[in-house]
Amino acid sequence: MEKKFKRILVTTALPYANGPVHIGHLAGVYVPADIYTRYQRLKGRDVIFIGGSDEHGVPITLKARKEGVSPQDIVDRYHALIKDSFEEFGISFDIYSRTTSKIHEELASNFFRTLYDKGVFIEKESEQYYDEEAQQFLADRYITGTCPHCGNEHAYGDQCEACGISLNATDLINPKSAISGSTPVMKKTKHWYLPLDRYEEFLRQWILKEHTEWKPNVYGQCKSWLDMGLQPRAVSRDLDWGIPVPVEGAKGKVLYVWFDAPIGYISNTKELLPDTWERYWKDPETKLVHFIGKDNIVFHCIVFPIMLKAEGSYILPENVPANEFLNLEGNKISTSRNWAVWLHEYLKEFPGKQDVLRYALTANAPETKDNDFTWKDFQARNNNELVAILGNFINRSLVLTHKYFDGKVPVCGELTDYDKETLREFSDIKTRLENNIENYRFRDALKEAMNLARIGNKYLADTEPWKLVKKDISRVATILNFALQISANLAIAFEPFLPFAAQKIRKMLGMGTPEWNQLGRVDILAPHACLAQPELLFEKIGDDLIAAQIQKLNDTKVANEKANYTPEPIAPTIEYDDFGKLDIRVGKVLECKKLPKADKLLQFKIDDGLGGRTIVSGIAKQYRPEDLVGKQVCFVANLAPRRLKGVESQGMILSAEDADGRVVVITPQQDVTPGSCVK
Ligand code: B3M
Ligand code: ZN
Repeated sequence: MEKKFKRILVTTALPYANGPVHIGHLAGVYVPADIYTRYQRLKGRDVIFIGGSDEHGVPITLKARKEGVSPQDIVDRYHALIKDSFEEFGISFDIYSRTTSKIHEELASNFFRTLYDKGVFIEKESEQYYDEEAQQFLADRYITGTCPHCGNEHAYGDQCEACGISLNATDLINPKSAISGSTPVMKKTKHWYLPLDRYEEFLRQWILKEHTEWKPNVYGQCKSWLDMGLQPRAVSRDLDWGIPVPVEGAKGKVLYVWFDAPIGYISNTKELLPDTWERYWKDPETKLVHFIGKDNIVFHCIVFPIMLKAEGSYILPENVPANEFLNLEGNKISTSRNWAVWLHEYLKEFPGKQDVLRYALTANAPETKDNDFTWKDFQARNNNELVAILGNFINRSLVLTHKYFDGKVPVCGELTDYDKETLREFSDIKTRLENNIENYRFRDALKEAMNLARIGNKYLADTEPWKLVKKDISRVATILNFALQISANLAIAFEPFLPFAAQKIRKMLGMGTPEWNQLGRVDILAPHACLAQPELLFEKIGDDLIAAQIQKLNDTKVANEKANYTPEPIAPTIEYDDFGKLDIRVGKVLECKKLPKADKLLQFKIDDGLGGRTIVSGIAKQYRPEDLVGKQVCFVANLAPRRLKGVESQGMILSAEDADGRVVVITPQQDVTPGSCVK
């Protein structure tokens, strides 16, 4: 039997405030959570929606150091940007706070202290890298060195980004401190460990036996962690940015970011509801649901529940519907490589089109496997679905009503068999939507909602009311009443998914506060009620806008390749005499043609000031012969002749090759007399 809950507490992963948020965040976490919450509100349930920024951790301190500002500056900047982006996209948080808030620092500190007093932690000394110049212990991210796996010289102490292997700082060859550049030494330090291993039995029971309904990707990851066996995990760090460890002898130590961040869910609830927050966190009749991405599963299903369990007074999550990843045009989204669609940029480049992105991301959500976002798909979803199906239907219903009934809801006469059949087709839409949303299948839910618009379009196309105006106006009234009632259904069904469009539809139909229970009914709009003037819900997105986005990504690709390009090592040193042996000259291209049966070779006739010569060069892929005729080129004049595809080549044309493998012929800056020497 499914458990009944009195209230629902929805949380979303707290994004790190060290950069803006992108479509991957939206698709994986925030849009699904928002759909879920809006739906619960429509149902009239007691639900709160908690979000916030994660403002501690090493990446923030590294970014601050790089920019020469304080970590507080960094988190202030990005917290504001992230909060704005979410607001603009209609993510309807009841609170979006931050882990540098006073309430949070106090609550997280007390939480640690409670576990400490209960004797939950193990205190342990270990050896860690220490920077003697900067006089501080080094977090893994603060150490760089050579990857023992692939030889990349810029690997981090926790991971090599070139080959992707995860590392321990002690694995690095030639470790260097990212702070001072000096070679770190090993030094003893004390930390507090949460003994995860002691909770294995509890987790096996709670997850593997009592939560078999969790999504297979989540359940599977938990099972494999448990099968591998859990280890104690340090919950403190030697760092000067974070919440101080609240015990004696812990100077210079702060709570590990993954210890304090999930407690942020609690603190933010407390900030929202100072008097009643405990009802949401401590009463077993609350359903707690964490929306996260797959990289956070272990912290939300294993570490945080252990913390809550050890503390003793809190409830545990009822579900953790983690999503897989969203890729972008075939590649993994990457902040450091700028391979992303940033929300704040989208908002500028596609003003007023928040719902379009919400729609495309939900229709293509990475619910069961990684998925790919492409601009072409985005365009197609907009033009072929939002414009052609949903927008078109609503618009036709309204325009026809204005045309034939003066913008007033016409009176419904007797329904025909066909009307009744259409009604049967969507009368159970409420149950189907509910089933999908309650089970975190938002993609399927969205399809159901769109099908209702399809049904509406088909209804108008089949009944053709515009042909009946002269013959049977009361039939036209019934048809349009019916179409408008379907439109009202759409306003409710789409409210969780497309809140902006849904609101517009409600406004045009003169609807009040939407209620979920009206779904599937055809008496939502009262006869004679006045409709507002129709406005377009969506507009076509042209090829030019899409091409510009694709171009932007291509530019990023080129910039990344350039940034990663290391020129070839310099060849062994030569004496001046060796150089002197080379006779390099300038010549003018008199003729140039493709060599038959050789796709890379061009045959040149060069004016060398000495009666001319033939040179064969392998640049046919980069140049069209006609583009080179008349140009001046540099060539090695005293190279021993060679036969290439039956043609004797008397020298070599010089060119440069850049990072992308682009080959460019070397020409003098101004024309010189053919035969001039290059020195
Ligand atoms: N800040 C990691 C992330 O943004 C981390 C989540 C915390 S949730 C409590 O993916
Ligand atoms: Zn590597």
